[in-house]
Amino acid sequence: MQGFLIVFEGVEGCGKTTQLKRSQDWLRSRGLVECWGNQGDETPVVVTKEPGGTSLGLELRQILLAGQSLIIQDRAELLLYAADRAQHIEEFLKPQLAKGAIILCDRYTDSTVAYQGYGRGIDLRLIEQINHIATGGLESDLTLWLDVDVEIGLKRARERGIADRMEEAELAFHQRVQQGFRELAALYPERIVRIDGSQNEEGVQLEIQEVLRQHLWQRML
Ligand code: Z5A
Repeated sequence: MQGFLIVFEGVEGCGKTTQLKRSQDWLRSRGLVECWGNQGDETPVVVTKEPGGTSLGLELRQILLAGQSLIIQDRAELLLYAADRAQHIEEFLKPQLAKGAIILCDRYTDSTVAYQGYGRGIDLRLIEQINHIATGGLESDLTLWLDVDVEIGLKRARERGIADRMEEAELAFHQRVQQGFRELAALYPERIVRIDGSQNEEGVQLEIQEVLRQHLWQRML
């Protein structure tokens, strides 16, 4: 069976990385077997991220998230994220899907729409075209949008340590990004599921497990 691409999205500090790891642990320990029986036992569950899911991607990530010392023009930034994605798809996502893996991916195309489109103000049609060139049409099977208030997310991210280039952007920028995720979720309700990211870690994880159960179960039918 072809694999399944699950993407985690949201503003900074929404808890993606935490929940992605917890979801991997749950799927590996019992989630997949609960949904798929014996077949679940043999299915690989892998995690990855954008930018930075390949060796080239890690180099691009360093450039993209460098502090204010490096000036990157908006369209250059868009194309660098697209280059990271094109490499990630050929080198990692497609081969894993062909092996039947469940992929948990930290950010994907909706981040480009939200950050470069709503955040930076680049024309959304241009973003759609660039996303299409980068992905060749590969969409996520399911996107979990961890919806958390921007100020809470930024506070969490700052408490964790040094801010990167995006985290240094002003509050209004992050609010536009949040609006982007909100509008995407309204536009693609069959693909994007909103998760209440303001709960404690355990609460968020339980909500995610419920959504994963429904979608993976359906996949089996
Ligand atoms: N970007 C872009 O512009 N365009 C694109 O196309 C793509 C990306 C693909 C990548 O950063 C950056 O690239 C990102 C968008 C841009 N902008 N920034 N910055 P990233 O994905 O590596 O990092 P991030 O998005 O900033 O995520 P993050 O700051 O690492 O946060 P997170 O993964 O969502 O959250 P976390 O690490 O799981 O948790 C953050 C802290 O909160 C941590 O201390 C946790 O222990 C704590 N936490 C987590 N959950 C909770 C709950 N429920 N309650 C309380 N505290 C919690």
